[in-house]
Amino acid sequence: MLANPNAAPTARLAIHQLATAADEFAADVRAGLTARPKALPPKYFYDDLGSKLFEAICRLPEYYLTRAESQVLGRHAEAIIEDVGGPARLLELGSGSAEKTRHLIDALLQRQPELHYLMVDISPASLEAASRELLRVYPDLRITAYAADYFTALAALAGAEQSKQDYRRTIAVFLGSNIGNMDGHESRAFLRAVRRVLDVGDALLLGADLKKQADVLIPAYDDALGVTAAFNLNLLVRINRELGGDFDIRQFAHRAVYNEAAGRVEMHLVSRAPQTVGLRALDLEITFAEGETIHTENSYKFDADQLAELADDTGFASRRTWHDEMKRFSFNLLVAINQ
Ligand code: AVJ
Repeated sequence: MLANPNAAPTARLAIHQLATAADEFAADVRAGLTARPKALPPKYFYDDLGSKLFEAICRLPEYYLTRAESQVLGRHAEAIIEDVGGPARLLELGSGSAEKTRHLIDALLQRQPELHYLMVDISPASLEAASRELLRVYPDLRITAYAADYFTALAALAGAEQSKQDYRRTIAVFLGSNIGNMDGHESRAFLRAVRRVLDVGDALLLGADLKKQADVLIPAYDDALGVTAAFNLNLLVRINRELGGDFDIRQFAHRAVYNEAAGRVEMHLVSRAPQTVGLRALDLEITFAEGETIHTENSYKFDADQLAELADDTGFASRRTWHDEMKRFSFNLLVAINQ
């Protein structure tokens, strides 16, 4: 029988949209904008446009994180993979465009004939674009994609352990300093949830941005082109579209500050004037004083001790760390241990 050239790719890909509460965005926006100080969760940046804007951020000269991590992966992917043993499957949390992941996929496919890549991302559009591109490039890849937030996806994975028996190891991957969005409690809860889907001897590859001077950090989050400003302000565009908001985008400004005491870059949206904003779907009116801010993101920066402690607290041993040439970024191989 002749093979149908169109059949193979679909058989190699499954995309699952995991149900989260339909009105979760509405509830989080209501809670965040009625709180004092006002705040919104950063996971809502990643609608279709927001995911594209983030990819643009990764190409900015000021945003060194992506290039630093790519440098480490480009140079050391084989050593990193070799350290884990196999055959292994790959589980990426927050896969985005999955461009950097290719270094790991390449290294794994040099060692084993096929690979199961499980990807989790909050953006269904990113998952579709990234998985289609990967399947085009890698004929020996099988992909299971989950459109969900991390905890929802990890809970689903902990329940359904499909195909794990085909692989001796799972390599979990959390790149780009995504961990920076979490405070100490959240990052521990998250790493414990990752640990629960792993067996002893499995690995977690954790990319983390390091503490450094404000004159490097601030431009990375407030670039000259204004892409990060657009990324931040797009949250208001999304609220307008999905919740019937009437934010006048021009009446808000992007601000990035380094809160050195807390060890994090913060992003805010600053009200340029006293104003009232209606949110039709929430039957809500929000007032802003001039200069009042919505706190939209924390990006924590780490040092080696903090990362070691984080591993220690969550059932991992830190086996090896790599850095980029400028030592701006830290790439960590953690191994799941008995707890
Ligand atoms: C995707 C969370 C790692 O905090 O550096 C980039 C998001 N925000 N520019 C980061 C982001 C502003 C990014 N993470």
